[in-house]
Amino acid sequence: MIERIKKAADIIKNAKRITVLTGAGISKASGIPTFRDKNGLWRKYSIEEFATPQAFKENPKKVWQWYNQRKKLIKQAKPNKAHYALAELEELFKDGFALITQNIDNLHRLASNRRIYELHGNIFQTKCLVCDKVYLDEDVYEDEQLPPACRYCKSKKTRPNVVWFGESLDTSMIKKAMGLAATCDVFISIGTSGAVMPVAKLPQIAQYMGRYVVEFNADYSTISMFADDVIIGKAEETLPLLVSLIKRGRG
Ligand code: BJW
Repeated sequence: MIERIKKAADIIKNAKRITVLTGAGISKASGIPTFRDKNGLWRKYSIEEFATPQAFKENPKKVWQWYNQRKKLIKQAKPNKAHYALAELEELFKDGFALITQNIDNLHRLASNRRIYELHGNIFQTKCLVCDKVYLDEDVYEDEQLPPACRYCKSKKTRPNVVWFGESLDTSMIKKAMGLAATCDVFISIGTSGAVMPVAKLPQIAQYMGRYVVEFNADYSTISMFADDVIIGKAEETLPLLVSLIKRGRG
């Protein structure tokens, strides 16, 4: 493993544009469950009941209860060594660095990354379906307050600002992400199973365009076959090592 990390560090230190894609695996060490691992959310909760627009239409309170409970857990979470390693990488590469995340947990921002594209939204944002406002909402609510009233128009027709199955991602953001995958020198995929479209296309785009693709994951994933190198291990252990080698190499 160490030889592969050294190889990746050698390539990355000479790159100008780095595009990083992250998924739930990077936040596991912060105490936030993934979706498809052994104790993942989709092993306990059904997608159809909690993560589709139909589920929300049928029972908004039930869906809100689930997100409210997850918000409570995520609010207590802190970035781990993998998040901080990516913040250091942005420091090193400045404008050449971009971070695309599927995570809704805000931990990259807390770790001080700046150029972040949150393709699946953010659990600390609420969207009003009446006045269309999207606003920062870090509150965890009492059950009788759910769904929470809009801060602006007071309607109770609000929802978490996340992307459910069957919903489109923000068009300009996914286009931007595709461009970043196509034009980078190095594409780094971290802690994602690559099970969800259209994000899973990003490493494929990078590979198709001849970019160096490297994956950091605790296990092989559907992305592994598109990667030039796969580094199996916990991101909170492998990424700090990668970044320390890059820093050493850049003098
Ligand atoms: C570690 C680790 C450690 C653990 N260190 N690693 C084309 C073909 C077929 C279907 C579709 C298609 N296009 C669209 C679809 C439908 C659908 C889809 O993809 N379905 C698939 C299941 C096939 N996609 C959509 O509906 C998307 N919308 C869309 O495309 O709109 C247009 C359209 C609509 C309908 C039809 C056609 C077109 C929207 C997808 C929204 C996904 N939303 C969720 C919930 C977000 C809100 C919330 O959190 O509640 O996003 S689902 C969930 O999965 C969440 C995640 O962001 C996403 C990805 O999961 P992730 O991050 O990869 O986590 P895991 O658990 O899967 O993997 C964890 C990984 O970490 C593992 O690999 C571990 O090994 C690793 N790991 N510990 C390093 N310490």
